[in-house]
Amino acid sequence: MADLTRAVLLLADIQPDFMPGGKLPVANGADILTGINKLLDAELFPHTVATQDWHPPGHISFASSHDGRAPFEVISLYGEDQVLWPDHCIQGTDSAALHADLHLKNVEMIVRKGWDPRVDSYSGFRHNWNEAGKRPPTGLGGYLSELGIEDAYVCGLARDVCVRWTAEDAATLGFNATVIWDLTRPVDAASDDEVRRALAASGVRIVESAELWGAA
Ligand code: VGL
Ligand code: ZN
Repeated sequence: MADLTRAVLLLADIQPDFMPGGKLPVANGADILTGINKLLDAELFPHTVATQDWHPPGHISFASSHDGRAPFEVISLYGEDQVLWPDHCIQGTDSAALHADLHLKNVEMIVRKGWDPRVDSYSGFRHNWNEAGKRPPTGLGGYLSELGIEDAYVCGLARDVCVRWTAEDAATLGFNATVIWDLTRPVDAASDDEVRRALAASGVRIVESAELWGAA
């Protein structure tokens, strides 16, 4: 059974824009809320941090910012592949808020990302590549390290984008990283096998939330 005394629960981008009816909807994205609220209510994790996708209008990741481009096309940006997304999670809009049904009482920190108009940000730990070919840190790694946290459990949206990048970066930074698979949903329904392989290759463990109960 897992020892969660030095663990953080990371809630990735649980925002209406990533759920049915939102601007970049993830199929069944709202289905994760009940299970995540159960974890939050039970206070299984001593620390909880949420990330929030938070883009200015005209963000470089939006297809609408590139002449002749459509959502989900891929371009080269700063020498890396960049998926072009529908406009989503615009700063200050209702659908960019953390979901109103999420039990946020014990969320101690919210990391906003994607606010640099020229750089996308999937991971809660490091932004995507910038014009200098670097992935600047958000500060989350230092925050967790300073608290003595060793284990990072990631849930939220989307499984194949922000959850994956956050978990992979957590592992790279030396945390024991785990994805709570049933409390995530993917943008691309066909991505699951590849995501499982990539996570395993990065040293990220995959569990089902049922395995966490009894760990407290
Ligand atoms: C995300 C695409 C663009 C995510 C954020 O939260 O997974 N995906 N921005
Ligand atoms: Zn985004």
